[in-house]
Amino acid sequence: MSETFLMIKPEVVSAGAQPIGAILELVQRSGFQIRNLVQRQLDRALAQEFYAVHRERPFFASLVSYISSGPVVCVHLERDDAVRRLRELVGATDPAEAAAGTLRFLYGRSLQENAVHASDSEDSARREISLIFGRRP
Ligand code: FUP
Repeated sequence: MSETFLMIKPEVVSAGAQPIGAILELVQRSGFQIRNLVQRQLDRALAQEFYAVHRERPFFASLVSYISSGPVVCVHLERDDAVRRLRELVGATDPAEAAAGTLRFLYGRSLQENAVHASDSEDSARREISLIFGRRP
């Protein structure tokens, strides 16, 4: 079993329980188990740390403002080959390029408002799980 991290982004969470429930159901039906889940609003400092890898990119300030603009739902997931399988389910970064049936195809609105985040490596997954849920003993 391996771990990964999913975040449902603010524009989806503000739309209410229906899309959150639909995304979690799809994730579970795709073989993932939910190890931990929390809804919270990231403050700017945590948002900057979460996306630190992008701090030199032109879209960084906008990305930090957006991701800290309202509550997000953070999910610690487990299954075999978790990082790769979740990236497949999530789809391409730009919803306009995401394959049919992927979460970004179904729920994304734009390159920025692309519905969900998924860890891009096992190191990122461990780092993101620790940032949101704290280190486990
Ligand atoms: P992904 O791993 O698919 O989430 O994509 P990236 O790590 O490349 O980008 C992180 C987030 O930055 C994306 F979810 C959307 C946002 N982004 C922009 O807003 N503008 C860009 O030009 C590229 C990415």
